[in-house]
Amino acid sequence: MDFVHRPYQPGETIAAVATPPGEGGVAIIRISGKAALDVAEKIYSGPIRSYPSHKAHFGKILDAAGSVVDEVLVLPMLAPRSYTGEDTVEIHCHGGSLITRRVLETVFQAGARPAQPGEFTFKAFINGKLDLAQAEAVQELIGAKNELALDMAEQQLQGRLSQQIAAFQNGLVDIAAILEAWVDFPEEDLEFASMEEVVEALSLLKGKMEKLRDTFHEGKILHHGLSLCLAGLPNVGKSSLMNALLGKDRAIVTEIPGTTRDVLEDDLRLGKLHFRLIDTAGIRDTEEVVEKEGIRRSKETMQRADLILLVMDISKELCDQTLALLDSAPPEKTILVWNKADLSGQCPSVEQFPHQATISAKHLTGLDELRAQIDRVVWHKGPPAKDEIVITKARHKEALGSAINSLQALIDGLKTGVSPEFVSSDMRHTLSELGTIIGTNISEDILSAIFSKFCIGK
Ligand SMILES: Nc1nc2c(ncn2[C@@H]2O[C@H](COP(=O)(O)OP(=O)(O)OP(=O)(O)O)[C@@H](O)[C@H]2O)c(=O)[nH]1
Ligand SMILES: [Mg+2]
Repeated sequence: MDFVHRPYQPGETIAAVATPPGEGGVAIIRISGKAALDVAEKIYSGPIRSYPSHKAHFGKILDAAGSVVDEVLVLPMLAPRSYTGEDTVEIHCHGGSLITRRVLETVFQAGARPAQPGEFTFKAFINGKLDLAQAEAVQELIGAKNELALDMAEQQLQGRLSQQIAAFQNGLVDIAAILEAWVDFPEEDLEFASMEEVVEALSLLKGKMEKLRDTFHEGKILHHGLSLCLAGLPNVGKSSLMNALLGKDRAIVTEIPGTTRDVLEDDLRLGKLHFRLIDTAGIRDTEEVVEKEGIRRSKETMQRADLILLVMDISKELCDQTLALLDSAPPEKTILVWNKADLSGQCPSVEQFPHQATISAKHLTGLDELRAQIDRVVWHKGPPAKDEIVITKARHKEALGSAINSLQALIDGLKTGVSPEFVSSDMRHTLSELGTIIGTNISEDILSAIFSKFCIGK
């Protein structure tokens, strides 16, 4: 990531392939910057400067020797009406990887330089086309793995998170004005607000900020998905359950205890959710070297997983090993799955686990109820409504957390009778932390870190 040491130079003209690598019908090369039209003029067969903005034209890309590189469509988009806010030219060429590279090389030879990751979106941010929260939404939109995550990203791109943050800032600025008036005109009886009213208004704002911060639980689930670990003693049916949930023959199933020896993973979609489903080796005491390592990995996977399906064989009595395993599983993130319900047996009461399901992985019974249980455990209070504002970035959560802390310090200060002028630094800090979410008060390092996670060409 050499780009971190070489900050973006907003004035420069950059180019990159904007479409995914590989073969395709069409590839798009994007050129943006002051010299975008100069570059295009040098390599394009037609009078591109005379074309109206936002209209595509058919022609040829020519190299320095005048040989045809490709037949293309060119699409000039003049500043400020472009994604970056600068003069932009898109070249739509044939989609082979070699031909695309050749056209791009020609563009570089004509004076553009290779774009760094996220640099087009960075330009859009610098030129005021998007604020930072919207720029981050672009990345989430591209990476969305489910419909709900896509809806959320779309809303953030439309500026709904930014509007919410601006509403918090405006509320605070109004109150800051009252505090200032108290400092500037102490002897005047300012009737428009009492200290109690100010404290109440601040507390109300703080409550709303906390509510937004707490949506990170849902946001994280939506955006990053969850890990779901199958654990239990050998032979209880973990791998059978993996296959049943996936609807395919992914893991080896045999009647021999100790069949699975390594950690196996696959993607699982359940309703609106995206999981990483992980099958593990059955846990038991063994001296066998390979199995022992497998069991070490099982325990590690259990620890790290967001959710555990602890599989039990309903036809077996609870043994010491089972009891030890039950003790090691945190009940709040565990669903106890009583398998082999087709065999005779009764599930003993294991009351510390509020979430339990009875199934047969072999005969595919009880699976709908298990899926419903998973859904209930995952969402603390149901999935977010389509139009709810949800934060998905740890960065946003931290900024809100820090803003909430200084707002609390401000409220405490006012309540204990500290003079308003002494709480003004808490007010400033609250405002500036909120500002970092939309990109005011933000250091170049943080900007670099954010945009470097984008792909090249975006
Ligand atoms: N009767 C019955 N047998 C089952 C059920 N689920 C799994 N089995 C059988 O139990 C045996 C073990 O199944 P696996 O899925 O391999 O069990 P596992 O927990 O992955 O075992 P290890 O990989 O050895 O830890 C196989 O013979 C399965 O056919 C069930 O619901 N009912
Ligand atoms: Mg197995």
